[in-house]
Amino acid sequence: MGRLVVVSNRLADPRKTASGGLAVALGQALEASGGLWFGWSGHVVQDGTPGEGELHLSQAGRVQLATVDLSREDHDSYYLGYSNGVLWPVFHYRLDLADFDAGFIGGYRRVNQLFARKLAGLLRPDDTIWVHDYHLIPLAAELRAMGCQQRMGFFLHIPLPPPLLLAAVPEHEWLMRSLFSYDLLGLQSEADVAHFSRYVGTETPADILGEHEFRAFGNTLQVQAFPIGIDVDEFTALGRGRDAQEMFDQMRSEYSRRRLLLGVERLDYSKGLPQRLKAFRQLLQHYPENVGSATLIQIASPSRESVDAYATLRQELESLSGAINGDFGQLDWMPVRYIHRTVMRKRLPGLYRAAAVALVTPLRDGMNLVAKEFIAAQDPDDPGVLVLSRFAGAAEQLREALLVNPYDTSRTAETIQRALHMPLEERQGRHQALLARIKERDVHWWRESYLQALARAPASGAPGS
Ligand code: ADQ
Repeated sequence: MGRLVVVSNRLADPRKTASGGLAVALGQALEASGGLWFGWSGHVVQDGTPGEGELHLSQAGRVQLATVDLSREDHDSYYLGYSNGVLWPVFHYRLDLADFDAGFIGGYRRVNQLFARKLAGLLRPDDTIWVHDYHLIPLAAELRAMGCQQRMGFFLHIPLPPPLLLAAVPEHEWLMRSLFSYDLLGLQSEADVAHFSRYVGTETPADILGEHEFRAFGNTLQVQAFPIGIDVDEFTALGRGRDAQEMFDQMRSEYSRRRLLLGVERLDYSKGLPQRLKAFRQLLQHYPENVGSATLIQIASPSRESVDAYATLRQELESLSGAINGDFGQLDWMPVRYIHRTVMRKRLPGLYRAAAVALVTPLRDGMNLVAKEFIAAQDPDDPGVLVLSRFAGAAEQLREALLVNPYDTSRTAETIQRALHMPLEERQGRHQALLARIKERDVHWWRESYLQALARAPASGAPGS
């Protein structure tokens, strides 16, 4: 078998636990094939020429790392502008937050062309190329235009919206046509696959060859759901480590008289944080026995701070949590502890384990790995309860969680109350079922099933073949 080549916007060091399960899982596959990982270096060259960037090569074990710098102009239009100002909001159903600045698309194309040019020079004929996420949708089309005939697959980590929402992106036809240059399109959920199928059925001249096979623009594309998982064994082992144990002990002693509710995510408008705080406020209002006891620890790590919508969200959260604390707080108890920081990965399992309830309530999410990490970190004899948004991709699998509609504040508050009072036996039963699900489809299953499907997909090769 040839090498695996992974392409993603950013790279992580696959040998560091801090990089997380996905980087480690991809790293293992790269290591096994002596592969190549390609992406942006993270460096922005202030006065760099658009469409150009220096290539850096290094080695991590058997894996070759190749990264490219971006000029300021390319970074702003490709990364901040088109990827995070257009595709991210629209794909998360937030047309109201999209900034359809006509100048962004040029940078998005230019960077994909730059990546294709630099990558093409490093490729071997028998490589298998696996491209990740919305930053790089047109990469295969650019590589094909340069004559690259390798097998190429794409995995979208975020949701694919319904056709009419997607159609709001001025370049939607071009984006979807670009996907047909891949041999396999992996999506997170069956809902996403259904959206793709409806899109091509109504907006393109595609032939639907089967449930998972589509033909258009001279190419055949396989489309399938591969719900991403976590490395359950690695996360469980992390939970047994000293850092996680210390975190757990610290939380348990500090909150011995309280019930802990926990939210952990990047500070992002897709994660439903204001709605969650409002539901928590209602919990305190409608079920006053929780006053003085239920404590919400909300950890939201800084993310994309130079995009306007994120700065606005940060202010909204600070004001909402301040208001709840002002209205309900007591001298010896504050209902909300809102922390704008990243928690060290090796401490996370201890935090999850100390929580009676996890609130994972995004308005829309491709999958949501926090939900799965929370399950993996629990003590099976005394597990916490997962309250999960039905709009997270994970809800298709995690049916034994308490599913909520995060827009429905009072029902969400009612469900949190139910979670806080769930009998031990029911908690154990639900946790056992959830744990089995995340073990069955962990990150290794995800990687292997994707790569097997890619190896089986009929290769489209050069355009028009
Ligand atoms: P994200 O939107 O980043 O990922 P998620 O799937 O929850 O969301 O993964 C976040 C990861 O970062 C988790 O491993 C979590 O532990 C960690 N993390 C988040 N906030 C943290 C904090 N404050 N401190 C420490 N660690 C934190 C995108 C898509 C998701 C999809 C993933 C993977 O938006 O829908 O599940 O990719 O495909």
